[in-house]
Amino acid sequence: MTERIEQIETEARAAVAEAGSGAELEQLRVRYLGRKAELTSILRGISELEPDQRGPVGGAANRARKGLEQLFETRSDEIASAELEQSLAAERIDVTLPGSPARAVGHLHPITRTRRLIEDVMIGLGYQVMEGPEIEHDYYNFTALNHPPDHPARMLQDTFYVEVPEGGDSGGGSQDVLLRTHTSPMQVRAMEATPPPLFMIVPGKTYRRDSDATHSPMFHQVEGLAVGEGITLADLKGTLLAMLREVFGPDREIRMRPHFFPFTEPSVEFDVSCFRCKGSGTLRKGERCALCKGIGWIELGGAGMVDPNVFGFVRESGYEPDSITGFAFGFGIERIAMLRHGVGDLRLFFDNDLRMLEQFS
Ligand code: 2U9
Repeated sequence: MTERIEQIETEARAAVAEAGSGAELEQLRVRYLGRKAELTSILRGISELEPDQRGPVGGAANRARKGLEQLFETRSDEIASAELEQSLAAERIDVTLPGSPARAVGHLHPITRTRRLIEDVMIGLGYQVMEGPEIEHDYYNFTALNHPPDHPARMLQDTFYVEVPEGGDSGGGSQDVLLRTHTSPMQVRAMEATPPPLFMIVPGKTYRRDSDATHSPMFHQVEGLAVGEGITLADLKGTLLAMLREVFGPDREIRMRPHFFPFTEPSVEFDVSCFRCKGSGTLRKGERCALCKGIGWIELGGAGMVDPNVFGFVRESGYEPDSITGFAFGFGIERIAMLRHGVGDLRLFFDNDLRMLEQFS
């Protein structure tokens, strides 16, 4: 009988060593230590053995049972940790990966998108896009743009001046450094650096002391400049028409009204035909068009032929006022974006309220 007990234990140890899963091990535990197992019935039958057999057989069977119980426990721990390792490896995830489906990271600000739309159209017409400093000298912002010393735009009420620290080189008097009030200074800088012909636009931030639903102390402009020989007001009109048709639709028309700017002569303001009522001023059922206020035209910006006095400031770079002509135009990017998207208050673009900005994704 003790031999059989040894046999059972050897067989069980071999089987346990082979077991590859918790389920397999459990089956073996039932087979070797369960209620119907051979070792269990040997133990149960000890009292029926010859008295001299009971001690050795009982001792051997109990040792075998205890040994196997311990073995099952150890093997069970081994298998459990191997299984854990396996599932950790199989279910490994990289928490730094984007979600699935990937969430859009965001989108460009509506002002940036409008600006890029205008840039794309003007690049298509052969213009270069240039940027310039937002902190400027009075000379580039006003003087070289034909503003007389007493021009109202130079007043403190209209322009933000920058205090230059003691010992700093402002290049001029105490009111020499300012936040540019238009992007025009960059056109002067570009003419200084490049002889004609020159076809350029300057988009960017500008600053004026103004704040209401249609004005913000910081706003964005795009200005254009085309200079060469034989450039006329008709070229200006054709260029603005080509651009505005891309921005507001292929059926748009343009009109110009006389105006005054110090840097252009003659000067105009230009309007685009209303894209809501198609220029009629009325909607279906005779209702007045609210976008153009029944006029059929929407004011957009200013333009004109560059004043020869302005060329006089850059004559040495090849801009001879007697032989060179050019046109210039300017408009606000916010105004274009407000019209295209039906936004009534310009300040909404800069409040950074996502409920507003997410509508432009
Ligand atoms: C140079 C010569 C001429 C740029 C121009 C305007 C007319 C103009 C305003 C429209 C609305 C700015 O955003 S706004 O307030 N701009 O009306 N700008 S002509 O003329 C120049 C620029 C540079 C050397």
